[in-house]
Amino acid sequence: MPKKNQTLGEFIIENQQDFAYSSGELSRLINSIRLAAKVVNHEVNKAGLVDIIGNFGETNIQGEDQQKLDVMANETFIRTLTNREIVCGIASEENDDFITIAGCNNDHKNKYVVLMDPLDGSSNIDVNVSVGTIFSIYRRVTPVGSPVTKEDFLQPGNKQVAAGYIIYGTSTMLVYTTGNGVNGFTLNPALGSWYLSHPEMTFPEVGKIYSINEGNYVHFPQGVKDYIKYCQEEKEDRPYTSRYIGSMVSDIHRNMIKGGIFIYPKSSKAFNGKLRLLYECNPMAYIVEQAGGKASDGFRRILDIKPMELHQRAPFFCGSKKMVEKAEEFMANYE
Ligand code: AHM
Ligand code: MG
Repeated sequence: MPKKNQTLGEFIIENQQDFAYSSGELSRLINSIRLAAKVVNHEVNKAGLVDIIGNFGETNIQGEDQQKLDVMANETFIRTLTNREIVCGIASEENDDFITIAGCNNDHKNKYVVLMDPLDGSSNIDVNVSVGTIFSIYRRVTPVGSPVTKEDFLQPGNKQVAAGYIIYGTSTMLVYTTGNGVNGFTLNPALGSWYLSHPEMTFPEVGKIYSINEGNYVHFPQGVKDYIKYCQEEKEDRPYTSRYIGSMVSDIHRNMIKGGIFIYPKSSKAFNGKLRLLYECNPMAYIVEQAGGKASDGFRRILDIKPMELHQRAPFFCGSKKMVEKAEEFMANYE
């Protein structure tokens, strides 16, 4: 039973035996992620100072090149995971292909691969709105001791051993699951420690918030249009409230606390929607399901989709179970 206010370090030690494979490697991996998250958090917090310390892409007064934050976040996570020789491969939304990691001392002995979106919603940075990091962890399927292959990354989401997100918001939180529920930790920036602030997070079964980019309404499939009209109807507990930040991590985090549905559907402009199955949908779907919610592409469970490509996209419906089921009912009318 997680104890509120314990540190993430204490929590990891106490719950290590509950991990699916408790060799300690997964704990070390989560440790690396919490460290990288602190570095990225520090940089994201300075984003408002770019005019003072130099714009991204320019050289600052100390003669250092300023990097774009999404590039910086990508490099920070890759460097932290690589340095510690825990993972054998990394795939990132920022990189065209996956990275093979050959351990210096233990050639390819590591078992885990990490897939990530290092800075999701990065268009929000310039306007001081929350962004996030999303990560997903699998055990490799090819033999230990050989270089990783695409097969190690193209696993269905139901094979994830852990997934999580970091939300750089009014406070910074790390929320993750290793398959035994979802726990949320808040960073105390003064001390650099994460504290368990949201133990055993659960998605309310029903909610009153719908989150979708309604500006694309004319391009949506009829099932989605009908569901939006349903949300807006004055009947029973409706109309629902519309909330859309444009930063998926923040939208889903809010909905998990308050109850709601997040939808990024396919449209006549983007046949599979916008979000990436491996870096965005799968990890969020795993967290959402572990919290008692539901995630689908409008018809089938996200976690059961067999990926064909690293950067594959998928329509995404996720949130309170009853709300997603209702949206699926509307979708089924036009299958
Ligand atoms: P990104 O990975 O390029 O940041 O895009 C993903 C983001 C999500 O966080 C968000 O839900 C979505 O894009 C918003 O897109 P849109 O502006 O089309 O509504
Ligand atoms: Mg993204």
